[in-house]
Amino acid sequence: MAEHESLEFGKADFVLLDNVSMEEFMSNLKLRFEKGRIYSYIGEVVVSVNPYRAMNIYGRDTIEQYKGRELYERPPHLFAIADAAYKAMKRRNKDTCIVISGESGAGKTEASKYIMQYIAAITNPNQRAEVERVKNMLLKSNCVLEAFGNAKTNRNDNSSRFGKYMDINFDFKGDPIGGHINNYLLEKSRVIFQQPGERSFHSYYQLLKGAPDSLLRSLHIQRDPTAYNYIKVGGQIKSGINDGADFKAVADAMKVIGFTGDEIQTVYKILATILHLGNLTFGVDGDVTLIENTKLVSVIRELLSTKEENVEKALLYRTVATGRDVIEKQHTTQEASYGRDALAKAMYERLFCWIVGRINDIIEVKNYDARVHGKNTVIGVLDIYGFEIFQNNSFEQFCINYCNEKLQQLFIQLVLKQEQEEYQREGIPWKHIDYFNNQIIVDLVEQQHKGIFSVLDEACMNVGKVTDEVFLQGLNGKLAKHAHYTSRKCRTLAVSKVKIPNNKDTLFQDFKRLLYNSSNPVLKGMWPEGKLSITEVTKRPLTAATLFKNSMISLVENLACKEPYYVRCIKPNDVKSPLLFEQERCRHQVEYLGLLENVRVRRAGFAYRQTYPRFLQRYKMISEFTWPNHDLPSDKDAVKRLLQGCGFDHDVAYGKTKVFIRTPRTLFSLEEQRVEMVQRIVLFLQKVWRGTI
Ligand code: AD9
Ligand code: MG
Repeated sequence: MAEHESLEFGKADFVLLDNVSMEEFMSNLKLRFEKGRIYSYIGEVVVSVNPYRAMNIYGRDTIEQYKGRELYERPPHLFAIADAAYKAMKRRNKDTCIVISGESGAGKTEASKYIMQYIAAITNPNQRAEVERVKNMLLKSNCVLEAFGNAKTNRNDNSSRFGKYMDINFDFKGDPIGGHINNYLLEKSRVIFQQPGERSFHSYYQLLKGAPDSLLRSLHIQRDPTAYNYIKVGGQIKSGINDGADFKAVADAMKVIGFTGDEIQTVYKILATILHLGNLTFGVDGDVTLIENTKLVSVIRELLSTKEENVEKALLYRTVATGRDVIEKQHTTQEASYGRDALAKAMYERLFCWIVGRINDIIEVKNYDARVHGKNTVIGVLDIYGFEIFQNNSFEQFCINYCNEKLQQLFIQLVLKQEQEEYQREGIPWKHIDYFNNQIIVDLVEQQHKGIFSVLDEACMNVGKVTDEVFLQGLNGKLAKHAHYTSRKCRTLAVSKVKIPNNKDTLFQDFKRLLYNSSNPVLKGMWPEGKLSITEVTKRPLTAATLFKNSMISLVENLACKEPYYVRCIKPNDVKSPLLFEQERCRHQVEYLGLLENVRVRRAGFAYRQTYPRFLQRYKMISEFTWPNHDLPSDKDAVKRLLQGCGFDHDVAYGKTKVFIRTPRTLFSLEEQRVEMVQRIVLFLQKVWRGTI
């Protein structure tokens, strides 16, 4: 049992609520938040409420308190779950994963960083240099990924605009020897447009604020972000973010990780190119489309190390294959603008994926021979963008929310599965529990031929003929009978606002060829498919929706084969206040995260379980048969004897290695007796010392 914190702080584990009702759940959550207890448990799930203030609970001394301890021995904390995942991996040779969920701004990314820091802090006791190097790179990679993949939104000043799953590999000693990052769907629409009050990715503002004059001069860039159309809106924002200092930190991190000087320069050149692209305007002269600010074309040419006429041509024409002929077709100004924006988005997305790929090259496990060193095990940490619903939801919001629905389904399955497996392992009968199966929502989106993604893809094949309205009609026609299509649950998917063009997502081959033909090898390397000629690229590329769906399916498969640990993050208010617990906001989150259901599942079985030796360690003083030591054949027999003596035998089950207690009341009673006995023992000892006995 969680170190019985005083009830002044509420119940550390929601499983111990007297009644499982929303009211009790909420009042316990609120009480704990107000008392500065931001973490609680539901069994082995950590519930976290964003404190919106610096907490003094992540230091070296706290790490020491959690190291190697059992989950329930200390107050709830992220470190406890990190330790549990680590122990399971080390002791039982299991791959484990920590899945962090919650809506935008709830604290997922911060939690993932604390977990990584904890793992880094407790490993490599012998300070092996190679392991220290790997740890340093793993930690530093965060800072680089956040610079390029995070942005200030109206919900969160440091919002992740991509999903991240990071594997940390360990050797047989339990020390980190490498890692791998999977990234999911970067919100690239942000490259060219932001909602009022939001910014583009941090990387731009860092460059403009922090780069030395000489670098900016070489990029032909001025410091003022409002000079650039693509980041103008966000450029006016005064934020608490220190872009200047971050620029240096990111540049240092890239160097430490192992990016070469040329690579880092190319990264800056790409950022600058995109800013210049955003300022390009198109006009017409007679029936000729032209670029109005030709000086910018020269700048872009220089930054991309290509030929000037190629840049201009790629922006104004596209090569099309008609039968056996290949012709150059001039863009209208509208098409040219579309092409320019598509190029900007694609360049940024490619840059981001390339950065992830480079980090992976460097941190991947090398020279590990499992036959010599034993099994290489893994802890995965998943930090994905949280649910979000805006006034105008784009295709990206739809994907983000679908991803959350899918993870919710995984959570339901695994929590139940895990319980069931534990009972089986321990030889205790299991009875079935009803719960809301989220699969129906997931199917609604991803089913072949019938799901929303399929309807969307179909619409996209008929581009030009199908408008957003026709798409919506198509959806309504196909799905109107679906029980959840119009339900509140489905509205979280924000499906009605999905726009077609974002799914289509084409970049003219001319641009790919342009970048591939750059004399800058780093840039060229990012665009290998530019090698193909127009007649070779006839295959229809997979749509963004299909790609995303496939990547989610493989993510979930990957998680499902690991032993999962969960952190469920809650955002207490929308104004980033450390003091405000908005009841309705929180209640809504507790509802859609299914936390109450989680408590019920946990309680329907056994609220509490503990190994026999640990149980004795804590409660042996309450029985004459076990205090100070027992002479029974096994700890299991001793625990049986103790519980029979207290009259609790009817409320418990004895597994192979653990005792299971069904109702929290039994546990309370044991705790009370323990406290009483400890006091008596202390009094007794004091008397002994004073010589009054
Ligand atoms: V999003 O889906 O990426 O938009 P997250 O990742 O859930 O979102 P994040 O971790 O970025 O949210 O937290 C948002 C902000 O809350 C942080 O920038 C901190 O200012 C604040 N926060 C979150 N967790 C903590 C914490 N444990 N201690 C202090 C915190 N502040
Ligand atoms: Mg985040």
